[in-house]
Amino acid sequence: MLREGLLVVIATCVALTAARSPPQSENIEELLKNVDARYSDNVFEDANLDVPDLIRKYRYPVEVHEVTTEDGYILQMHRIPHGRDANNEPNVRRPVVFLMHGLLSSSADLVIMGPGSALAYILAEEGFDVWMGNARGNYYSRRHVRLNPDAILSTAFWKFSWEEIGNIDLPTMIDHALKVSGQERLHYIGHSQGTTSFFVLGSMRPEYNAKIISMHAMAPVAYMANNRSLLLRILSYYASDIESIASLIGFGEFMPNSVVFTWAGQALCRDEVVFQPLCSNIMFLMGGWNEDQHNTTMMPAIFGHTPAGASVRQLVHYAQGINDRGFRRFDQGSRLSNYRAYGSFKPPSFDLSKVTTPVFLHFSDNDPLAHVNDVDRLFRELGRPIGKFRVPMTNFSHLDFVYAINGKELLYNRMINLIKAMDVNGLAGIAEVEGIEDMEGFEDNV
Ligand SMILES: *[C@@H]1O[C@H](CO)[C@@H](O)[C@H](O)[C@H]1NC(C)=O
Ligand SMILES: *[C@@H]1O[C@H](CO)[C@@H](O)[C@H](O)[C@H]1NC(C)=O
Ligand SMILES: CC(=O)N[C@H]1CO[C@H](CO)[C@@H](O)[C@@H]1O
Repeated sequence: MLREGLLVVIATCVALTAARSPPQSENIEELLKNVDARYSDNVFEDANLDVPDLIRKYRYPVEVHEVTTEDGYILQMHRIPHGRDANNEPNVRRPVVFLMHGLLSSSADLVIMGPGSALAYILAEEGFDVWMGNARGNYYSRRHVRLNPDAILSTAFWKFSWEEIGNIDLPTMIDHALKVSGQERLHYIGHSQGTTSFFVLGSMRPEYNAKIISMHAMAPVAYMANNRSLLLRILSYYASDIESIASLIGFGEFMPNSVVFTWAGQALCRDEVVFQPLCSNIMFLMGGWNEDQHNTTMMPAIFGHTPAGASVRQLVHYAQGINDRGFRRFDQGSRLSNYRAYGSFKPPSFDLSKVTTPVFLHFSDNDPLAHVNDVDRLFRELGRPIGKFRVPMTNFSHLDFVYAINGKELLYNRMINLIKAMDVNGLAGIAEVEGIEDMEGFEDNV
């Protein structure tokens, strides 16, 4: 089982050699006409547009921002400053919501399902100023002032995990969003690794907790003691070897966005092709996906944008957590190098009690990467946990949090009501929110 799995991983790594697909924007004016669908009106077109053009195509306002981190990474952020059909006057100050994608993804996750379904559009229609981050190393943030991501035999660009994403990228992007919007505080919504990096931020840079009014964690990942994802189990089995092998042969990048995926997505995953179930299974392998909420028609669009690239270290860091059953800083590989980096032989744990932002966890019973028991442990250890919401659908899975057919009804509406209530009245406001009685941990925390 493990050996077959490793072959899958290696095969996908071979895709590394493929050239990356250039975004195609020549025909954008043509595309802008007459688009008014929920979901996508053309999944093949959507597979080939980059995020800003995709947003333009659906006639939403979009801004592209670039920020440079203190260690030289150039990150691209995407902003939808207001709605299209509602809340659409420009230049009005609106509450800011900052969205952060998961592992191997990008801001595309938050728009790919299209107006009416994707979280970013729904938030814009509800009157928020929507900012989407892109972690270092993904398709939109694959640049550095000095280091070359494609350097042969040097992996210097790729020497980071989600620890640096939380500790350096998030504060840089959050500060930029606050400065440009003229707000002092914002709301944060993360998916998967977008929650892991937030918990890193709150514990390593605790002064940032005061800048966040509320945090919503979809499919929260900090502890991964309850291994259930095949891909990650395989990785954890080989964790100590993977990075040394990877750097030996000179690559530090894992599954970049490439023409291979875009092509395979369009050729093999489209409707009426016999391979489509295989594509579903790949998605399932990566993060679980349930039949009921899975719109197979959308798969070419999803594979056009995902995987969007990550460092090998991001995966290795998760694998370390699975093996160790903890939530710790990156293990440098030997006691001596840990001692040099941290002053202790073992990497220190992230102190979750320092995360004093009010946090809401949104989890599901069938998520192989965010097991209920791990979510409970996280909830107990956070500095200011407010409540947990179980998605009211047993089969709801990890990727459904961004790709589900009914994300709006099952999850987003409630999250938005909570954000609106917190924005006006702080925690005092949430007692009146519809559906609050389903929140677990409510009595203890309000
Ligand atoms: C699935 O996506 C397609 C294309 O975007 C859309 O036309 C269709 O209505 C969606 N199906 C469901 C069940 O939501
Ligand atoms: C959940 O998934 C299983 C297996 O795919 C299926 O048999 C079952 O009917 C689903 N349950 C619900 C409530 O949809
Ligand atoms: C399939 C697999 O690796 N499962 C393991 C997950 O972790 C438990 C212990 O918590 C092991 O008993 C399983 O073998």
